[in-house]
Amino acid sequence: MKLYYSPGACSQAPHILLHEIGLDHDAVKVDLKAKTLEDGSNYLDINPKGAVPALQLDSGEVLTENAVVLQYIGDRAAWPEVLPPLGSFSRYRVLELVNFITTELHKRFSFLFSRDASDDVKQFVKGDLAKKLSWIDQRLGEGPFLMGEELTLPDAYLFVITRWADKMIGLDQWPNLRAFYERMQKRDSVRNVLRFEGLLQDDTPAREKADH
Ligand SMILES: N[C@@H](CCC(=O)N[C@@H](CS)C(=O)NCC(=O)O)C(=O)O
Repeated sequence: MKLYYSPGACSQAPHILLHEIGLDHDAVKVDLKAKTLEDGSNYLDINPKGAVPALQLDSGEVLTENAVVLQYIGDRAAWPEVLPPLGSFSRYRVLELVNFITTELHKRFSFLFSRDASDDVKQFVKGDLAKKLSWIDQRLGEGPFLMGEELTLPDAYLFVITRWADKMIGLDQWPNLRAFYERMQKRDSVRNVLRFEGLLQDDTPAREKADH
């Protein structure tokens, strides 16, 4: 399978998950402004919506929307904890968290990244985001992960959000999120993806080799 990504974007969540569960994949960089790939071809031919992530399956089907891409990958894990199977109530708890992150957190950040949003809009969004981040900080508690002892789908997504929050707002108000962000940065999957995406500052080799 092939993941279309942009460095540091929300596509980093499925990218980390692919590494966590060890699924063989290629990762193809998208220029989100030009909507092109590195070979100059048109990304809109892959995903007419123009956004990352997109996951191209070996059948040629292209799956989009982060929350769904994460579920597709999670269902392919060799162990059930990352996304519990149908029939298990904890599956819905995991998906509830993914949905919260995608609708309540991710999309608010889009305003902070936008050149068109005014400072007033950005201040308003930051205030709103702070409430949502406080909820997830409490929900996470000491963790280590959102669902407790095991990493599940939303943890990969929350890592991306905490990375954005650290840069755009700061994490001082949210000690649990800060601790989570620091813990996640030590994982081999995260280090491998940050390195692959060209975002790793301290490039100490990770134990696990990137698979692409
Ligand atoms: N609804 C999509 C939105 C994904 C999204 O917002 N992707 C951003 C990067 S984090 C993007 O590609 N923005 C560029 C664009 O939409 O043109 C999803 O949930 O996957």
